[in-house]
Amino acid sequence: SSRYLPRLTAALAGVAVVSLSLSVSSSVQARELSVSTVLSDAFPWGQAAEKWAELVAERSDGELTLRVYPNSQLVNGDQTREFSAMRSGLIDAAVGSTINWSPQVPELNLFSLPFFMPDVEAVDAVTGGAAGESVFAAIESRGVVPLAWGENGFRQLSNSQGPIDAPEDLEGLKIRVVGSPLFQDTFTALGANPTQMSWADAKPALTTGAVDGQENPLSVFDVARIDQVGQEYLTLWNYMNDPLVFAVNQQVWDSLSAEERTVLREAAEEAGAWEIAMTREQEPERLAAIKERGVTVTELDEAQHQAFVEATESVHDEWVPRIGSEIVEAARADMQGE
Ligand code: X2X
Repeated sequence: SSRYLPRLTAALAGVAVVSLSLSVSSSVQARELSVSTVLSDAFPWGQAAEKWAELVAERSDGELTLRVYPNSQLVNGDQTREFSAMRSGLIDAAVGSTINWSPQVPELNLFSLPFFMPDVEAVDAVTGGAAGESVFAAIESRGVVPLAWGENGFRQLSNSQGPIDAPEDLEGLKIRVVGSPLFQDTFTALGANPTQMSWADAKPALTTGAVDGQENPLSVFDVARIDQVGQEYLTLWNYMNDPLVFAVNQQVWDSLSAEERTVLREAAEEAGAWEIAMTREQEPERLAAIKERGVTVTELDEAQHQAFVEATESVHDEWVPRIGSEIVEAARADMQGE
């Protein structure tokens, strides 16, 4: 194929063009993989992918490079098609959210079970434990090789209407949710009126008032300046954490040398650990900046928290069987340090 043409041409042309053919063939041999992300490098998520690319280029001496395509552009903005596109080979790799891949990998809904993982220690116990391994196995069984974890963060609730500290406050509010069915159920259980749309459509919908609220981590709220489109009320309810997964298409993975695989995996692990630490470290400054800009921030006391837990119990009843009760039980055991 055309990939070998320059070398063939050079061979036919003989010694006179040896130096030219060397430079051409080395640039032809260098391999570039496409990496999809939903958020750009203005956000920790996009920075995670850039860090991965930087480390891979460095360690492979430029023989293997990753080109990051942010804003879900490789799937025309439809982030819930990212996993399928990676599985089919349309995209070589991605740093993607468990939420966006869950329509194809139901086990990933584990992380979206409302009020299941209370804090970062619980999240780390699950991603680093037996449940995390099962989740990675579930991804792998669907034609994609998972390499490492990252983190979008705990998702917090914002709206334009008023402070929310009880499920009743959500009554009738139109809330933008991602296109993953569990979210529809959670916000329906809370009495809200959820509307599924991509991130690309979310900000316009908030701007026009087509929706009253949304949920995203503090980093996304802060960087995207969600308060400037009328989202003046923010509830810190830590209802779920949104981990990211660094992953590569199976055929692409199989086509790499053992050294290249090691470089890709180790770089993903390092980029992921770096991004998780950074995201968590930045949260207090981000919250301060958000308050500074005039957002009313609501925190829940124990009784208020409990009311949300009870209001969303039906979501667990509905979704635990779809996720697989073994994985949910393994996650419970991981969190209890068993
Ligand atoms: O769409 C969202 O809310 C975002 C950017 O957080 C995800 O892709 C899950």
